[in-house]
Amino acid sequence: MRVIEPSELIINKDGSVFHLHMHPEDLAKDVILVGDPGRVELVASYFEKIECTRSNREFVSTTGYYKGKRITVLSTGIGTDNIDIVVNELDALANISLTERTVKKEHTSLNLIRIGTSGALQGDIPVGSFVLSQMSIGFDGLLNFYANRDKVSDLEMEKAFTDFTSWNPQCPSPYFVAASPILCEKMKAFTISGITISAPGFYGPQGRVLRLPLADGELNEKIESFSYKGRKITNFEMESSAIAGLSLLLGHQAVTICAIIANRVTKTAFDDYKPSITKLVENVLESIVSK
Ligand code: R1P
Repeated sequence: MRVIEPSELIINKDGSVFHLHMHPEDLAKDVILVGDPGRVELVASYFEKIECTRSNREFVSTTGYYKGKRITVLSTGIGTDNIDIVVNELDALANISLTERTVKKEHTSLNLIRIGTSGALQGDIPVGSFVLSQMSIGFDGLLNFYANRDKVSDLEMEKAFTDFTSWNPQCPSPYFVAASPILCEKMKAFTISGITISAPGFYGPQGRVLRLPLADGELNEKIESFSYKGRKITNFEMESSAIAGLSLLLGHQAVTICAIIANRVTKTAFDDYKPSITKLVENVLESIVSK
């Protein structure tokens, strides 16, 4: 059996995993991922009982119980580079013996539910609505570093999109990954099912111009008008592609639901989006415990 060397899977002196500072017993099967460490406290404020809280850098986690269900809430910070750390370390906590450094015989599949914020890319998706990412498009390139990337990406849609947009070959090849059908069914209260782009930046990669001109100034208009099998791309954020893609490769269930806090087409934005996030958290928690 392959033993994973200390340089490849770093374990802290207290037996916790390198970045998340979590121990295997800290992790629940249902995991809510939020970007902002401050939102961990918001989610945990709904727990009737708290088991533990861990914190290192932007990775803050609390495990507790909501209506009797054990849930971990964990902050990821911003970007798919952080998601590479978060999903691999969560998988290690569940599926690798940290003491023996070997992959466990029994596979544990986690439910990873991201609650995020996002900008809409269609004029008819209003600020204040919630979008469930049924499909995510990774502009970030993370999945391209892993074997079997082509087995989990929708290659037909990938071709249609790169042809339609005359994709800039200097940018990473985008990957197209689906959310878990099981979790989409569980989250069916969220009626807007979308196609979400995860961008590797907030400004240029999402078409925002402050002082720097863009390599392709028309990309956002092309994205807005692209349609595949009658479906349009709905929103931009920065994590869902890597969460969905790595979960498909590692055998976990994943879905992302975002509060729309700005509309890039109508150029509108929330003055205060916090009440919308609070409502989204409440709705997701209810969906997790729903039968
Ligand atoms: C950018 O401001 C951040 O907000 C969005 C983006 O994906 C990015 O992480 O999501 P979160 O509110 O979950 O962080």
